[in-house]
Amino acid sequence: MRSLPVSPAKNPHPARVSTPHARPRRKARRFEEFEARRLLAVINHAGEISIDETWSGADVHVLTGDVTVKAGATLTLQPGAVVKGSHFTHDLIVDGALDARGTVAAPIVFTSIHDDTAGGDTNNNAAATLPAPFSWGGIVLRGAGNVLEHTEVRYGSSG
Ligand SMILES: [Ca+2]
Repeated sequence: MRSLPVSPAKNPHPARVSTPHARPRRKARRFEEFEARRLLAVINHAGEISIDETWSGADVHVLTGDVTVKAGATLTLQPGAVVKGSHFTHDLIVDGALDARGTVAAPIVFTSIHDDTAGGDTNNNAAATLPAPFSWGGIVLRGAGNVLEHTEVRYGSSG
């Protein structure tokens, strides 16, 4: 599915879209060192979410296919949650609501499976593969009531 950029007019709390290099250098290094120390469990996700679900901030959440939050359901991401897409066709599609309220200390990061700087070396290949734009699909927000705060989206097809 083709991803569309989140429209600022429809999203009062747009995600801050950046690459690691867009950060001030020192801040980026601190963040990467912090991330490298974190030992996170990996949880795979694919398919439909039709009742409310919460993804832990203590885990890396890998999209192994499209994940669709159905109308009426809310997917809540805890601060510190890292969501990694593993293929350019894999989107997080939200017909219900996405509640992603990170904090300054524990932002929520959407990125590629190849990005080891968030949540560690999830694909267990050290730096053999590197993330690039279009490494995964993106976030498709089609419902109302989405909240994204202190959330970064890296290397998707839409940001
Ligand atoms: Ca890796």
